Amino acid sequence: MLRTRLTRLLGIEYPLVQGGMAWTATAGLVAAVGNAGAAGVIGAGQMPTDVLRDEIRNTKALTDKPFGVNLMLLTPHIDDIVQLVLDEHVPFVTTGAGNPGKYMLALKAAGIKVIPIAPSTALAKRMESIGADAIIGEGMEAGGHVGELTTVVLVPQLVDTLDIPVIAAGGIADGRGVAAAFALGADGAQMGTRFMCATECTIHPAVKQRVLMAKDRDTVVTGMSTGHPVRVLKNKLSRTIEELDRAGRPEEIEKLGVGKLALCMRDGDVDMGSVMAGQCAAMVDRIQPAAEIIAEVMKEAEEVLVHLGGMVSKT
Ligand code: TUI
Repeated sequence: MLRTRLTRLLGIEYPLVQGGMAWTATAGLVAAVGNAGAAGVIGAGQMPTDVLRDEIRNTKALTDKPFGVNLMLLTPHIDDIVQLVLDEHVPFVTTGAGNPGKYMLALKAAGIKVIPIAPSTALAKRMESIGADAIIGEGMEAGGHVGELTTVVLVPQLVDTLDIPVIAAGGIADGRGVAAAFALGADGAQMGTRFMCATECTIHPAVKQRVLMAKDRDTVVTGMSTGHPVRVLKNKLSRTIEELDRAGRPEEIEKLGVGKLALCMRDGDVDMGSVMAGQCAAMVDRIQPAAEIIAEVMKEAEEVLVHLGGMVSKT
């Protein structure tokens, strides 16, 4: 039994959050995660507002457990998405790729818990001071948009800096990673990439195969020159972007990137699509139901923690 400030905050059984991956985390996965006792999160990404409304309502129809929506703050119609989340009384939001300060008061006033993703202590501290309920500290091992610090360096500094719960993210794909999150002082862990290979995840099967086949050095961070670096599995698109990065042509990268996440996740183009996945893709070797992933990961985390406790001599 692993009860933490996070399980109490969200009213969940396990201190585990499913990453709100755009074009990836939709109602079926989110509800399955919630029904299995962890926290499911819809990836709003750049979804049209009416599509997101359907995802939220479908989730509500499939589970009575708490769930969240990840707000991708670079989205052009983010104001409309926040309004929808307010109207739908979503239990909590996570936020990524920016500062959610502008929306904090409205979300809090509506009783929605706000959990920003922060890549640095300075941003996290600011978020805490304006009312964040918890912080997800995401290391650069993660897939998608990333910061500069690794999880093992970022998380303990967040724990030392903040009073609110910290959730460790980036590079966590099994019970050892979850146990490591607790060793770093976190109150919980977030996993994204492992849930890409959940049975209920509706991404194209070709993408699941790319994740299953991935080896330790198969991801790369591209788009440094744009100011929005993104970790992806290496492919034709990532090599083209690397060349444009080297040539210092960020505008062309931005143009080339449009629609490439959907091209990958929805259409299955793993050559010219953006295969956003974390370094721990190499640790994912099976497609399994979300409930099985959660049970397996939490059982292993508890075993590791018991084993570590037993290593300490009392004399
Ligand atoms: O947001 C993510 N991961 C994502 S978003 C995404 S879609 C995308 N589309 C276009 C360009 C980039 C991404 C795919 N994956 N993770 C959470 C995260 N947030 N990582 C880093 C940050 C972050 C970065 C800067 C959070 C706040 C921040 O603040 C800067 C500031 O001070 O405003």
